[in-house]
Amino acid sequence: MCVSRCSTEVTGKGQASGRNRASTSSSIGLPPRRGQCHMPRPVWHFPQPLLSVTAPENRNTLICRYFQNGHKNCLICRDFNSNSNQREQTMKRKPLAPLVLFSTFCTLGVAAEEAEEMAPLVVEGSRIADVSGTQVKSADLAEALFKNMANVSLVRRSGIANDIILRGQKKDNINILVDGAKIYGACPNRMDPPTSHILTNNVEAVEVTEGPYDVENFGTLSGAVKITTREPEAGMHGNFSINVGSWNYWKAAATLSGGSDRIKALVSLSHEESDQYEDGDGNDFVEQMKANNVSPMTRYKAEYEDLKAYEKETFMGKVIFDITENQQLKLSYTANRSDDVLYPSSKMDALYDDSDIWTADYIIRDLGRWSSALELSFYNSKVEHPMSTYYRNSSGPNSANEKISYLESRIQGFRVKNTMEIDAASEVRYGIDTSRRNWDGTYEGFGTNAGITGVKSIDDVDTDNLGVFVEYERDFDNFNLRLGGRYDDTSI
Ligand SMILES: [Cu+2]
Repeated sequence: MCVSRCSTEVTGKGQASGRNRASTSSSIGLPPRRGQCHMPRPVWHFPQPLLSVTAPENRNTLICRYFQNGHKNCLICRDFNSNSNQREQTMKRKPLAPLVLFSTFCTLGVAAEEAEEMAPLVVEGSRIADVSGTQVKSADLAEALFKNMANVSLVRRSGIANDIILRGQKKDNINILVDGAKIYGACPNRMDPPTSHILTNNVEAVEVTEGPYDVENFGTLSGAVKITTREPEAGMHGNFSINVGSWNYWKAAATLSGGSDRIKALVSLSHEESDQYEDGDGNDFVEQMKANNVSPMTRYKAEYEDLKAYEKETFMGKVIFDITENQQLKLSYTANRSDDVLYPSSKMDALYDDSDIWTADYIIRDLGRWSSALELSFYNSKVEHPMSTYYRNSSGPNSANEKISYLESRIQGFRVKNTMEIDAASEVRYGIDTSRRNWDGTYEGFGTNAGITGVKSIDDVDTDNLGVFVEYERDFDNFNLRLGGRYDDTSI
């Protein structure tokens, strides 16, 4: 509603759309960007309540959660339906219906609060389960790790896309793997760290391995964060959730999964957006910049002071073929589309941030004495991150002197791994692992900055790696022994 209203207003000014603009260089005089036009933003002097309504798959329960000011004020975990027909009716309700139900049951919930506790994230040693059910923001896996792992610290850059520090080390010293696929962000300033390309509503579990004791993957120094995404199940399962939070945050997400014993598929979609967060004094981004004496040139232009902090859409699709009793093929695709992500602590904002991750895994089990499991894995990920001064005073009148830094990161990898069982308590794993990462960055300038067009910030850099690894593992009564080695040949 707001967009159409404002589009009319702004079209006459000939402003640019971030996403459209990236594909063309003759950019002055383009249609309005998504998010640049807004209804007047209400100013909240107190944190808004946070509401989460979830109809989980495989459970006959509608869960409503309500938090205020960081504390639970009201909590319901109610067995909603006991037969499948009723459940189906619940799933078909319009999104608003659970909210109405929520307000009805909330009163009951207050009384029940002491008696019924919401299950927290399950942290077993270095493994966190049930991330999808507990985290609110899709793009804040970093915050989930920070809250649940004593050894993880958080670097907050924006409303989303935060970064982690593990054992005091950061950036590429931490290996981030999604279903075995490596992913890197594209921004050298860590506006889009790898964890920001992972969606919490699709995460089944996260395992954090401290130290360089991971021989199967290239580049693990301070630790590895291994993310396992949700898998489709046979039958038919649906799940939708609506989350509402402070600063007009809302997220709608839906997942549908099903199939037969031979072929199973899962599709998941989400949309979320939020206004700018405020500090404890109720200051939004511009007010925080003023309070911190940020240079007037770096501040947001008056017409963009009320931009949303971000908008984000996600998709995940996964198919599993059980070809025979002992052969399985898994294919997955994940897409993130973020628009106009504001970084008040930087001089630029992300016009958009897009990532696409493809994985293919083939496994053959019980091949005989020499192989209890042979796994072939292929992955490919691509991240695009154009950042710009468009919304800042430094871009000049009508943003005619805008500076854009286009950044792109791609990685392709392939691994073959064989597992050989020696006896019931011990096994040997060995294999080959290879990958190529490409990182490229180019500036584009307009008006007085036209001279930087074509200048490279990162000159099409390839990092090629070939590694071989072997690991022996044995379970004793009270402890587990792992001995392993890895040899890497890397060129940049
Ligand atoms: Cu950036």
